[in-house]
Amino acid sequence: FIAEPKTVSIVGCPFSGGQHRVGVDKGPIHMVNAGLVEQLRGLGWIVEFDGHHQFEDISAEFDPPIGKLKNPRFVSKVTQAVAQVVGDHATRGSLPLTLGGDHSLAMGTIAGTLSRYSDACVIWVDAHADINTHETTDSGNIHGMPLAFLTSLSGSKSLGNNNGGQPVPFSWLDSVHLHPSRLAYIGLRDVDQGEKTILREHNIAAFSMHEIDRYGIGSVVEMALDRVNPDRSKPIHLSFDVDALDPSVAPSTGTPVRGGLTFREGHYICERLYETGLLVAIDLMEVNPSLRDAADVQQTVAVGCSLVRAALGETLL
Ligand code: NNH
Ligand code: MN
Ligand code: MN
Ligand code: MN
Repeated sequence: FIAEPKTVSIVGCPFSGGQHRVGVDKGPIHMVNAGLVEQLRGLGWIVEFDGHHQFEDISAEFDPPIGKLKNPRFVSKVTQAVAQVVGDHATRGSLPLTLGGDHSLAMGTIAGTLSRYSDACVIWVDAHADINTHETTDSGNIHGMPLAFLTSLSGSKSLGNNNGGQPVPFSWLDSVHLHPSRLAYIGLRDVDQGEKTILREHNIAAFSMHEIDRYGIGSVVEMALDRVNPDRSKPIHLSFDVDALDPSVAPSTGTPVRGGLTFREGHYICERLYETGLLVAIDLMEVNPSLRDAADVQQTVAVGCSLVRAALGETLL
């Protein structure tokens, strides 16, 4: 067995249309400027990065809410483009690393992964469950909803069929179905009431901070894998929302929630998933360099880069 150099393709997604705070679109630029490309090359990866994606804006005037959903056409168009790019990288045998940007982007990244690996499972590391439907959402922010669309709890059909002759937003996702048994959460601590009902009714593997306190992070990651990947044979997509970390570790994010993962717990998840040899795609989302002061931003960006390095093998001896 000769270890080949592996290729990672960085997909920089300066996008903030899935939520209301300005600045999260600057996250990927800061991560790359902090030296992420060179850091990953230093780990022995071939790193492809040909600039951040330029998303053609759809102005608010042409993108009024549909039901409670804000910016539905814009989010749909951007995530469809991301699905194509991520799917292409995966199909060429490269590992797509998507830098956000807000977490609505995961509709695109996970759809892209599923286009290449239909049996993939998802480990979603987040303070939030991001599985509100078009009906349960309070905020209307689509970054709180990607998993409802991916699991087909929401979809274009639930948005009606009147979009002025244009395809209804998210109809490109109609054929995508992430089965709820393929999804596991780690780090939850701010889950909306409607989301709790969904997690229960669909028997979704959800490990909150409570379980991490109770069993320790080592056991929790194995318990999560036992649920979605019992014989450790299926491809794994890691979607990491930096707000899973405690705000003392990663302060610069739009919706910090106290009582989160320590630096080590966050890194342990990444290290263990790397160690399985099954990781096929990584998202690092919700770094917002416009919030908090320069030192906090620098700390958050550095932690984001460090998590990615851990998921690509830095810490294993
Ligand atoms: N659950 C809330 C909503 O749906 C908050 C989601 N915010 C996040 N998710 N940052 O990761 O709007
Ligand atoms: Mn999230
Ligand atoms: Mn979150
Ligand atoms: Mn669907």
